[in-house]
Amino acid sequence: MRVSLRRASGFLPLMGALLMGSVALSSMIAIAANGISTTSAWMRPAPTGISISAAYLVIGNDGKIGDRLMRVEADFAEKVEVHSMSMDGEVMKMRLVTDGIGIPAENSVELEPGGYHIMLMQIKEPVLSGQKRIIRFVFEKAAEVAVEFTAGHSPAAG
Ligand SMILES: [Cu+2]
Repeated sequence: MRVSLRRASGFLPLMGALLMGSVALSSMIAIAANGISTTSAWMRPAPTGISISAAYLVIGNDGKIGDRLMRVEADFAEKVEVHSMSMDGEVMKMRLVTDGIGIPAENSVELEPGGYHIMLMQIKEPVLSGQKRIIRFVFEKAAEVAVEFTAGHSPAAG
């Protein structure tokens, strides 16, 4: 009897905390959805005969909770993947990122040459320098963000 009373008294406050937690969490998700920002979006041109390109940008999160880039979509390419690059001995290797990219709260993640990038394959029409293309980023919490990319060189490189 003493045990069941203890369990009951321990259980109810826990339920209360869980309910309060879920309310707080859902209002925080709305903040995170507004917290995602994208800057410095650019992609490599894909002139006639080249059907592959890479796109780069900086994803910022001003929100109080972390988010995650889940997948990327584009109408102008048949296949769009998130890749990472790393050194395997002396060889630079490209890997498919299958579990997305975490975007920590009040922080930012750079997709840049030599690191994370958006790999665009089987591009349907040439993408010439100066032209713009839309790539859609699907986040775990912020849902979908459409970003305009300009074909050319890295804005950081000038
Ligand atoms: Cu790649």
